Amino acid sequence: MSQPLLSSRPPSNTRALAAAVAAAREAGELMKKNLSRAKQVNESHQHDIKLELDVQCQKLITRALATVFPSIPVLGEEGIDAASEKAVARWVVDPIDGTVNFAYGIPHAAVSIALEVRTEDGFKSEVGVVYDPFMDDLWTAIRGKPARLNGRITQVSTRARLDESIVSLGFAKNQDSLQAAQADFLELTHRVRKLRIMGSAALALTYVACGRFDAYVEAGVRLWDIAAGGLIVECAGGSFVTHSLPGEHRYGLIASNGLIHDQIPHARTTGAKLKSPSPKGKSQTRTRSKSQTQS
Ligand code: LIP
Repeated sequence: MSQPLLSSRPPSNTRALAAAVAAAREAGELMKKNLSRAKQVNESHQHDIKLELDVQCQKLITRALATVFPSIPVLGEEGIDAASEKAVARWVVDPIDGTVNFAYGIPHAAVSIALEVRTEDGFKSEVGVVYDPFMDDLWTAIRGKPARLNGRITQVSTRARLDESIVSLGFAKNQDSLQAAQADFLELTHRVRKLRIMGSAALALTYVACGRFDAYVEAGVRLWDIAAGGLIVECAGGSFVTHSLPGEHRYGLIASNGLIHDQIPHARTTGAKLKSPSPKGKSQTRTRSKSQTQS
């Protein structure tokens, strides 16, 4: 029987990881069962779709987590518990990251669950789980420990040349992030081995963590897309640098194996000031002139 969380301290990372893995696998099963079925669309925009299954998966994850940790609130893409603003710890959940892929029956989407703990300089991911149910790939991380893929330690690539690298770009949902991505696309195309645009931030981050990608760049993602994957990159020895953008929980990011980080143009993807995600992560802080600040 789990002890109710005392308001003064976060849960043990090991127990939190086990609960997040169980919840992610349960939601992953629901995704797998529904990939090729007709799906109820709740909202449809030119660059985004929201499914009823997103809502159902977040409810399932919330229920599963609450059986172990009844008092940790959830900040999720499909609903934010107001208590998550001031809690000692919170779950950050994207029930289906890569929803448009999933809606079209493309098996490249994942469940992303992070446990964030409140520190003197804001919330910081302590536990991260990303589960791809279609490949049955489970990435896990606890801050300060090695990242794992299906239980085995995983690390970023050792490629140090941009022209030998695969860089993934994210094309988000609104004009400023699409323009930033277009600029990066033009700038990087001729300098890398290959660009990849796959449609899931969480999986792009885990691909960097396990060396399938050498870097990932996106402007305009939300916290729930990256809270777990960013920690997994850091625990795999990579760099994960974010900066906040106008809008709730909205960020630009550059994640890499650390070796090619400085070769990636920062001009259009990052804002005025990058904040390093955490003292332990290999990251860098840069300031940009105002003129290059993203709108
Ligand atoms: C998606 C991200 C992707 C981004 C999309 C969308 P969702 O998350 O994973 O990187 O480009 O615009 O935000 O909405 O599928 O959970």
